[in-house]
Amino acid sequence: MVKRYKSAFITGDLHLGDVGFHHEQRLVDEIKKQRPELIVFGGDTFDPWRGDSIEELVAKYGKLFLFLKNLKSRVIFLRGNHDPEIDFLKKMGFGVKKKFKYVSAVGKLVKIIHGHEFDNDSQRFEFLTKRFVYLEERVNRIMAFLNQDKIFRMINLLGNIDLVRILENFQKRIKLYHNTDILIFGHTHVPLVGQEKKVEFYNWGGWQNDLGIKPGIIVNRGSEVNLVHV
Ligand SMILES: [Mn+2]
Repeated sequence: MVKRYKSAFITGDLHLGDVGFHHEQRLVDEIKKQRPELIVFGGDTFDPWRGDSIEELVAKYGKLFLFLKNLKSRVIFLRGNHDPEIDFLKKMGFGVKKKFKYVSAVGKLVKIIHGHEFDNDSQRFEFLTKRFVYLEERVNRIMAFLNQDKIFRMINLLGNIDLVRILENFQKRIKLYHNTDILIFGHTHVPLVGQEKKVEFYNWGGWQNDLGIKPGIIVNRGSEVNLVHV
């Protein structure tokens, strides 16, 4: 039985461990404002590729995790390509899954995945990407230490090319989601709202202000689904 939720709050790609994440307070404020029954972090919550382990990052953002733990909402974390090893969070009482589905207040079947399923290159070049983001983080931490606002970002150089390929794969594989009313994913760090065949889709974007984009959250309340920028 797929569970029904009257209100859901879905985001992802926080990449905790990236010096470019500055939005802990905005996230907490938005959860307090929305008071959702269900919260899903759709993968890449952590970015251990940048040098800090998930355990270190949970300690560093201890206030945020304590806040989430004390909520009445059900809180689920999906495994992303940067943070597949998050089972640790189960011990803290959070749900950990590869993908998640629920039924909305108006009976729509909503599926949430991280989105790297549509990105063949993310697996092919994982070895290189891991090393690249590690170096990227070292450069960015020095820049932050020197109070430079500029952030050095691979996605800013490659972003658009990647997105076209991911969307092509998404269109090719849409049949896999024929029984889904609403598909929600991230990974691209670029927010999207659209429809492919009968499937409505939403992408929350990212939290690093890459390409000048503000953090995004998908809020589903009753029949409404909105991409909210905070
Ligand atoms: Mn990802």
